[in-house]
Amino acid sequence: MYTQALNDRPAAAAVEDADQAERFQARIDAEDRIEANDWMPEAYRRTLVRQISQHAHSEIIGQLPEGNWITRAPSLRRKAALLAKVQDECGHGLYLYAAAETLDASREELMDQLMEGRARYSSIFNYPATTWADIGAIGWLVDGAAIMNQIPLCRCSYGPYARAMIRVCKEESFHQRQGFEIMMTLCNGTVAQKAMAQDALNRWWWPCLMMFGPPDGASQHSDQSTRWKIKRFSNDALRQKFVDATVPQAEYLGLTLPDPALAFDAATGHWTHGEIDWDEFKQVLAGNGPCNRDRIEARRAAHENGEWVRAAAAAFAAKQSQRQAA
Ligand code: BYC
Repeated sequence: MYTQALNDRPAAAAVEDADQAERFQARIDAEDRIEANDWMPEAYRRTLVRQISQHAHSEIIGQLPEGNWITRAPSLRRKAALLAKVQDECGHGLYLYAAAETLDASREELMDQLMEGRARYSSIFNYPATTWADIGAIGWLVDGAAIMNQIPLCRCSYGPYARAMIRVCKEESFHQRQGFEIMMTLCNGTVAQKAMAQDALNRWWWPCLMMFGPPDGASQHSDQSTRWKIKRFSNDALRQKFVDATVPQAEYLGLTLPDPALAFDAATGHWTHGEIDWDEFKQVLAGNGPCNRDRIEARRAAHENGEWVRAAAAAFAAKQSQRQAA
């Protein structure tokens, strides 16, 4: 009798799991939000940890190209805005690590993965910001692309991630505007300033299109993430929205997009663009972009230099809990 019960257990557990998985999918289909303490399939948890941690790392590494220009901003007003923007990116990283913690992924473990080069972050941050116009182009295009991708994430099925995104998106819209305003000022400035803006656009345009990820046919996670309502639009659909929104902005600035194949398709109402260099994207993901090594080294150095801050915070917390106990 006892042996029989033991033999039956795995089958019973499998039926229970299948029931739970079915109820879970029904909740997702009904647009219910999944919260940290709710039952979820292990693969759903892992997918979210993967995406949220990659997103958090992108925010943290994303501070580097722009942070590099804080001391060289051309006026006090520009410096204050850039400083605020870079601090916002750091805050976004922190909200996102906190969201990953609700899924039992510890911040230390995620940080180790990043510093050991085992974690992904957005390909875009492996390109250098070589002139002041790059700060305009990053705000306008990189943050513009980020907003396009992140607005739908405000409706992601996982509550803590969706709520973090609402605040992130509000801040990103300030970032996008500060970038566009820099571009507008340069485009209304001297011939050399306008040329600098054009050069920045030429270098950032294609990497920004790559930010949305591989084409739909090659996107290995899209189908499952769409079923789970983590993703609401495909990579190509968001890329297209971004192109459609950005072409008129470039025209307004009097700049030319570096794509001779770009054309308006009156039948679909969309701008069609030329072929993206997916080999370059693969190289950047493989660690061979222009700045991959520098970025990881800078992150490691920041971690080591911050050791005394972590030690001081831990000592203060220990003192406080001793006082409370006393
Ligand atoms: N870069 O099956 P797919 C910001 C990877 S920060 C690197 O389509 P998925 C900002 C992908 O991870 C903006 N890797 O994947 C901060 C996967 O690899 P793994 C960051 C990429 O997850 C500071 C593989 O390729 N935003 O705005 O369905 C200053 C196959 O792809 C990239 C987010 O992180 C890439 N571009 O879709 C300024 C948003 N693209 O994991 C601005 C959240 C793809 O199997 N993330 N890969 O090793 C997402 O929405 C999705 O994860 C993606 C990819 C659309 C990026």
